[in-house]
Amino acid sequence: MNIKKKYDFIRKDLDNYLVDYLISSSYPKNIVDPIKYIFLDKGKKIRAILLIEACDLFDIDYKDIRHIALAIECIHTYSLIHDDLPAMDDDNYRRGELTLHKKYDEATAILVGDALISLAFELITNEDSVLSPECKISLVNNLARSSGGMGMVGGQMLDIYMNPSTTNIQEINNMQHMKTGELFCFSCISGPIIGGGSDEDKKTLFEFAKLYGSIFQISDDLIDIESTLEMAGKSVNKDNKGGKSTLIEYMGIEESKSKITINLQEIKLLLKRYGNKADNLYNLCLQLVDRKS
Ligand code: GRG
Repeated sequence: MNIKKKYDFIRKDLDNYLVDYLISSSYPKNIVDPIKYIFLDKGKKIRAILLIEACDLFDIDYKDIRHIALAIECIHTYSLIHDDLPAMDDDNYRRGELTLHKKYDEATAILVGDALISLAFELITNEDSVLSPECKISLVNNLARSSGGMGMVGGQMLDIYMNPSTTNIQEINNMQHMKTGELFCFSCISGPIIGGGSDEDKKTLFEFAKLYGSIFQISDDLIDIESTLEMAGKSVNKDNKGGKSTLIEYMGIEESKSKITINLQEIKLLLKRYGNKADNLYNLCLQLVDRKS
């Protein structure tokens, strides 16, 4: 199977798995319909794909971890739904369509986001899973840390209350790592957690995820500057209009692009220990650079 077909299959399979799970667990229609609206056939699902590729380094079967891949996408999707609310980024478009609170209402957007957080942990601790209890505890602990106050939520808080006139590049890097990088770290270290990798494997994949996160952030900022609503499927030029501090503002476009090149070189060195097995992880980094949304 070529790589595009493989990732298209994964995206579709996760969509189907989610719908089957929600329906078989008797979730109410008021929760199921908005989740279907924001999730099905939407989003690149790169956090799930990263997790699957990181697990592949340790020869873990896709069918044994697809629920963990879905869990990380549930957390990510909740973060987008809440981020789009009027109290936060106040956005009208997401994933090529109206944001959830615009399509439905704010109460629905808040509650569906909440339900997605719980669903993520429900999936990880699923009794039918072949993963060991120790592995499930470690995944729950790591996901809670990377998505909570020490990770994504903490980063969002720093971002909202950051003062652009007094901030500096280190603070922006730290905020962005917490806000978006931590979830990538969860995806990547899930490989050695599930596959029984060494501390060195965890360290390597954590460092890989940080570099991947940095490329993701720079390319996301470039999309914000260079793309259009139609191409990106979300509002663009928000950082400029919202007076937000971005790395590009500090480094300029050219230096930001060279930072991507340097990160790619470092990633190559880091992944060397896995030989050809890590080709897909490296190619995921290249895809980030080429993306338009
Ligand atoms: C509301 C608790 C809370 C946290 C929000 C990550 C985040 C924190 C907000 C998202 C805001 C945002 C647009 C950040 C820029 C980076 C980002 C996460 C972009 C969207 O991720 P993609 O490109 O989206 O992976 P898809 O739609 O493909 O899943």
